[in-house]
Amino acid sequence: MKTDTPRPILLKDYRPPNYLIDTVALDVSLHPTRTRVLARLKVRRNPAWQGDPGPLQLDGETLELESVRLDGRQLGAGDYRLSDKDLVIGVPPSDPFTIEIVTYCNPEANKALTGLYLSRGVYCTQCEAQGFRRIAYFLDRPDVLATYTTRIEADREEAPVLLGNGNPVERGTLAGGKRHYAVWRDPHPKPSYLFAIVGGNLASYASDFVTASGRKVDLRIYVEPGKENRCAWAMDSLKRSMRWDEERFGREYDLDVFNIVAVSDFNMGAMENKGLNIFNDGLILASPETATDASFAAIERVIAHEYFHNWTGNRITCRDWFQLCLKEGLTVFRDQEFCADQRSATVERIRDVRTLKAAQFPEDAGPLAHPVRPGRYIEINNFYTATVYNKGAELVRMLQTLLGREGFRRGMDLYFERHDGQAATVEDFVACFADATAKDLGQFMTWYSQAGTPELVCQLKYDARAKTADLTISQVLPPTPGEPKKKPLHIPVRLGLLGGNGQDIDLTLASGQRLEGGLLELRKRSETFRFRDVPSRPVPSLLRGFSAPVNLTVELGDADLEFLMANDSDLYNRWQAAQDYATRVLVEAVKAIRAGKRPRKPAGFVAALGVTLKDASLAPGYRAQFLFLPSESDLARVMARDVDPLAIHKARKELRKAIGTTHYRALVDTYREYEPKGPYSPAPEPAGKRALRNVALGYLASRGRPEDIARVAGHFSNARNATDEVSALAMLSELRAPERTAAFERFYERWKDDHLVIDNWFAYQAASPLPSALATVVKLTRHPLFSIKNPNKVRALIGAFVMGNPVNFNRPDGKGYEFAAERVLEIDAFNPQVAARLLSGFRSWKALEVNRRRLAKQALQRVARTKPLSRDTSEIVGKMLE
Ligand code: 0A1
Ligand code: ZN
Repeated sequence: MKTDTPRPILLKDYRPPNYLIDTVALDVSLHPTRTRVLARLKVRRNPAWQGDPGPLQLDGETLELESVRLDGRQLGAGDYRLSDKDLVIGVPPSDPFTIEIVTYCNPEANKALTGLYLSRGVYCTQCEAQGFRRIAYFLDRPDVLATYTTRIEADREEAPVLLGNGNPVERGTLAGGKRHYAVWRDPHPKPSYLFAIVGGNLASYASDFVTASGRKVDLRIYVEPGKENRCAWAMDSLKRSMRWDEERFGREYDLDVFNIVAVSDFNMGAMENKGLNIFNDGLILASPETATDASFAAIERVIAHEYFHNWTGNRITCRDWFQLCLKEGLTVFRDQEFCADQRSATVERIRDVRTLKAAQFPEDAGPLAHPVRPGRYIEINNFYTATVYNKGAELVRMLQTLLGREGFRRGMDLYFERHDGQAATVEDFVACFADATAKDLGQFMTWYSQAGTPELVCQLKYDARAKTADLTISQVLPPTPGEPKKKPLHIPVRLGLLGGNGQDIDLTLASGQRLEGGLLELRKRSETFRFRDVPSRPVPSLLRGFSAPVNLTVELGDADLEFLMANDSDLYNRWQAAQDYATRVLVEAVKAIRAGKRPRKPAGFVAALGVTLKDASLAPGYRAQFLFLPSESDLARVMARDVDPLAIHKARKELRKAIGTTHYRALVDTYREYEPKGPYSPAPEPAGKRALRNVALGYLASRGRPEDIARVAGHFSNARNATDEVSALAMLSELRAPERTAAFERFYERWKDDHLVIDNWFAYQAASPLPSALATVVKLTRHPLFSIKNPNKVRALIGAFVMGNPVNFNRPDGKGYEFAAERVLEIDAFNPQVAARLLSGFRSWKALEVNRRRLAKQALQRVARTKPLSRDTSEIVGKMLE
């Protein structure tokens, strides 16, 4: 790992490449420790480059160079300059010219899991963002687009399956029969980060798809032999995604084959390589016994996400890595819209907002805050963040809200028409919407360049005599690191005003303009909107559907929140009212606990929740969302400073118990009513019923009586699917009871041979609030089934502790922080990406109460002091301590 302080890369320094590479012919000869790569590149001067292009500087890391040829002539060592990060070749006389380079790399030694590596004996690649340079010397940047032909050669026995990007062209056996090869050609020009190859002993699950224009596409999912029977859901999700993109966006698939490969060692979720998506196997493999409803939903979403990248990311790619949100924010928006269409749109919106608030809001409020399009980075892999992905998606959603669905579609059509085959920028993207709809989006661009979550402070004044209601909305833009002053944003605010009967009042502005769809556009720092003909004091329902990624402050009494919970026609906002009410009750309780007082009885909230629980007119899946209280991390975020995770945990536990006790009867009835009938189906309706039933069981368990524990233990042993089994295990993990030990033992015995399912066993021990959790986690790091080299295991055990166990990670003795810091350092030595991500467990450390803050800081300083440290980890820890 490098130790020198790396220079930040700045957006404003962007220059087009001096050379372009039009075609790439790769010949890869796979070998576990010495894979040989011959790269034949057709290079020419970039006509867009002003003046002398200078030498050709190719990126390359961890490569062993054998030879370089220029237009067929072998170069001597004096003809080029070689360093540990590039190969610089003197200006060639001809244009275009051909370069042939032979290098070697070592897949077996590659534990960073970027470039070419081995995962349980399967050769695979991960090139985004800058992994291709670990396979071949190249202009490894997204604005260099080439067509690729790849020949892959390997031992027939070791790697009977050989896959590449594009369409298969040829395959054959070599003399002697021990080795064989396959040739793949991808006709679509692409940047190097979309390159992929796979070689291994894999089984497959096949199907096909006929596109809207009648072309047949062969679909195949490759997995570890024996796991083929767990691919049906992923395949079904893929076909639905393909159809949906045709219907919603007019986008068809463009190759003869679409291959997906599942591997067990993967830094992220999945990767959209052209025609050859590579997935973390946890996001492919699913059967009723092994995958929870949440896994089924995640598989559907990620399959769609990677497939949708074929147009948003691959056909139109990013000019540079600062434009990452151009493909990621847009593709997340597309996968969200897909899931909303496949499932309950309201529940999906709730889920998406939960994710945004849990993952992105803390980022924006802490030392790692950055704009959706950052202006600088040291290590690009640190910018695959919730801000780029999830807030990026919210920006696209706001465009759709501002332009309407139809206007938005016209903008998208223009984007595909204008930029197909190009590497584009955020400006190019937004210009398409402005041009297609004649809307001024100049101010909207600020969303891309300004970090931080705006706060909308709203006030409603009703004049009973004039029958007017004045809504004043102010946007408060808190400073973020390096950005003390902020510009006002263009914010879509969807709203309704509820009359005394619970119905929406027609919205007419003082000017006489009727507000169809209840959409206001806020552009100034503060504006007052007057509504006329308002017959009585209304209750405002603001930011319906979460129309902008902001924090909302509005003075509503408990009675108003109860009223909204019962009546709001916007089902998202009904849920939001319940969350706001719960948050209010819990924050008060935390303050009481810290002051050594007994929290007041939250009778109003508990009663209102009971009404929803029993409301059979609402779908079970939606009711389940109501019953999920704000998480401990949600509460910490809202409290923002002097955070005491233990007090938060106690307050939440008490409230859960109060709900379980008060609604005992209704919860038992719910549990019984939704007992599963018939075979398991991952469809949203039965999944919603299971969710409601499990959340009801959880409330009953929180009472902690022997019969409650017995009920959970029974649920565990009688479970006929992974959802029920794992839910029960999670509930038991919080209880101090012999049933807990028995369940973990049984789960282990049942699933010890399944490397995915057993991750639940690691995760729920790691996330347990019992005081023994840290000791257990330490012990489990030595368990034979644990491997620190495998990112899924790291996430299951260490990630679940650091991110999913606020009480124990934030132990008042600082031992949780010490443990995390040690693991970060251990992992940083071989996998910087995973190490740096683990550090984000500390992202809100400045909000902690003084004692924990001091201890967290010490742990971070310890990481910062260590040398050597990867660029990834040193950038993150540096920002945290700034
Ligand atoms: N583009 C992928 C995510 C991804 C990003 C980086 C990776 O390695 C550093 C791997 C995958 C997606 O959005 O799904
Ligand atoms: Zn993506």
